[in-house]
Formats: sequence, C-alpha cells, structure tokens
Amino acid sequence: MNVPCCPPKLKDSKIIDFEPPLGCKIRYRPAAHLVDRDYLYKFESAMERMKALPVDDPRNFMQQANIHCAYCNGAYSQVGFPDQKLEVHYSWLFFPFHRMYLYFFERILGKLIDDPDFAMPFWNWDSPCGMTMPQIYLDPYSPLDPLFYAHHGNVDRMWNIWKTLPGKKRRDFDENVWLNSSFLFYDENANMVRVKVRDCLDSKTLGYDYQSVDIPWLRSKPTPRRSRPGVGRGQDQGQDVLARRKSKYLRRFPIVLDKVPVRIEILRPKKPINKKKDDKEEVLVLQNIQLDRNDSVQFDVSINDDEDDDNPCKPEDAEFVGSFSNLPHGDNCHSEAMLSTNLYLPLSEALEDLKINPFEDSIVVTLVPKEGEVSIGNIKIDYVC
Ligand SMILES: [Cu+2]
Repeated sequence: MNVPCCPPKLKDSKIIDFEPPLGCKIRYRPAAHLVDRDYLYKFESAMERMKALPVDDPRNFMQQANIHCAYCNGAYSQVGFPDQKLEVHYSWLFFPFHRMYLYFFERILGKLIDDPDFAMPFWNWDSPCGMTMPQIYLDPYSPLDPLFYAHHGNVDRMWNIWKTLPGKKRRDFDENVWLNSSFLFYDENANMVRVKVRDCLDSKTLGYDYQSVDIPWLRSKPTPRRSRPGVGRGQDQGQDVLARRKSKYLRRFPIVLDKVPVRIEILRPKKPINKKKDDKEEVLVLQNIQLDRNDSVQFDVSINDDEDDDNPCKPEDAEFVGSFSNLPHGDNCHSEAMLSTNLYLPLSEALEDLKINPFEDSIVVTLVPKEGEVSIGNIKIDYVC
C-alpha cells in the first residue's frame, strides 16, 4: 500500500471491544500554564519513558504518531465505501477520533509512571492568560515537544463546552452511521482496542474532564457596528437604498480571494414552514473552498457590514460570523497538495443581533482575506436542524 506511514503491527489478531472504565474517579486535565513543578516532573518522566520504549512497541512515541498518521492517509478504507479513503480530518469523525487518540495516549503515559490518575495538560488558548505558548513547552531541554497533544486537548475541551452552550442546537449527531463508526487504538497494556464513536460522547464516562478555568468568551456578546451615515444599515435607511447597495454585489463563482475584500449578495431561501422557530438554524455555506494545503490561509466572513475595508469587522462585532483558516502541516499525511472543503457558519444569532428582518430576501456577505489565496466555489444559505 502506498502510504507514508503504517500503524503498528498487530502482534496477535485479537481486538478487544472498548469498555468505558467503571467507577473510577474523574481525572481533571490541567491547563498547561497552571501546572506546578511536581506535575511537570511526572509529565516529563512519562514522556521520556514513552520515547524510550522499544521502537516496535505500539505505545512508543513514534508509533503513537503513526497511529494518527494512518488515519489520514488512506491506510484504512471505510466500511461500505471501499473506494473512499478514510481521513479523520475535515470530517465529522474529527472530534471523536482525536478524543480517543488522546485518551489512549494519556492512559499510556499514566501506566508508564504507574499513576492511573494521570491527566494530560491542555493548552488554554481560548483565554488571554493561555494565548501564548505555555512555558512548559519553551524549555529547550524539555522532552515535551508535542504541543500537538495539548492543543488537541483544548480542541476536545471545546467539544465539551459547546454542548453546554445555551440553545437547542448544540447536540451531537444522532445518525447511526456516525455513532457506529469505529477506530482502532492500542491501550496502555498494548492491546488493540476497537472504540465506537458512541462510546466517547461524554468525557466523564471516559473518566476525565477539564480543570475549571475562566472562559471569558462565554460572557462576551458581540455588538453591531455603528453604521456610517449614508452607507450602512442606518435606522433611516430605506429599502431602495438597501436594494441599490446590494445590487452592486452580484458576482460569479468561483470567487478567488487573495488581497482585497469581496462582497457578494446571497439570496435567502424561503424559511421552512411548520417548524418551530428554534428548530432550524440558518447557516451560511461556503462550498468547494480550494486551497493548497501547504499554504497558510485565512479569511474572515461577515454579513451586512458597513463597507469599511480599511477597518473590517472583528469577532466582537455582531456582523462577524466566522473565520476560515488552514495551517500548513508540513506532515506526510497527504499525497495531493490541493485541499477542497466546505465551511458552515451559523447565522441565526447574528441576524437577530443585527435585527435583520426574517423576511429580508438576501444578505450581503463580505469575505476579508487575511493570508494566502483561496478559491470559493459557491456560497448559499441553508436551514439545518
Ligand atoms: Cu489529527
């Protein structure tokens, strides 16, 4: 098979079905910038031991990296879809796969220092106090180069927090095809374990949670930018002005976004009827986004902004609805250079904050390039459950 890495070889053919740990106390993963010396000593010893394991031990650090690599380069095919190579990134398998990948990595570290309660640090990048590189990864003598794991710890924490946000829309998928998807990992005893997505939806069932830290962004509420006279959505702005303004923004796809902001008018489909208001989320869908996966790419998206290109919308503005970014990975994960993907951005809250009439038939979308070049195949608005 033409793949740049292989998962560790299975010593015997036995695969154990995963069982969540029973009755264990919850381990709390600490924020990396808050850990003390004792913790750091434990973490460093565990990492050193993991790296010192025999190279053919599936728990060895490099073998663990291979496990991740094998899930994004076509080493596995998908049940029922033999032609479609399995790639856990850019897909709905992203959160469950990385959760369980970290789970076993952490269990192995704990086993190596004989501490079943050991919990990995997470990089608290969503809070100002954690936004710089945590000190424990800056020590040049530290064996803790895998900031990757701390980063993914916080991504996993975001999944937990997301489910607690108000509103009914933050639910996991309930499709069986997702719930029954499974991955293979090695556990702390080097046994191969099959884990299903349905086993990992609740981190507490897996015996861990995250240290409780302040989450400033939960309290922040975006506010609409003040419209400039004559251009923005002023109170006194008539429908004629709005219509004239929008008509400037008819464009053809694909849109190539590189240096200057692009505005485009997008029609809103008729709101589905016979559904309660809260059941459907209005979503902006950017389809067939194409870029070179080895490029640094970022662009921001806002709606009905005030057309001030020298001072584009920021996340604290209600008009700002999201960002797209791609970090060049420099890994050997993918053979093809082009990445093609979609971006879904929920709009309902922004529409409400901006007091946009639910029957307004279109909105103006602004794409603000920040870095790199990207092509966008289509933009539409959808309603999703
Ligand atoms: Cu990954």
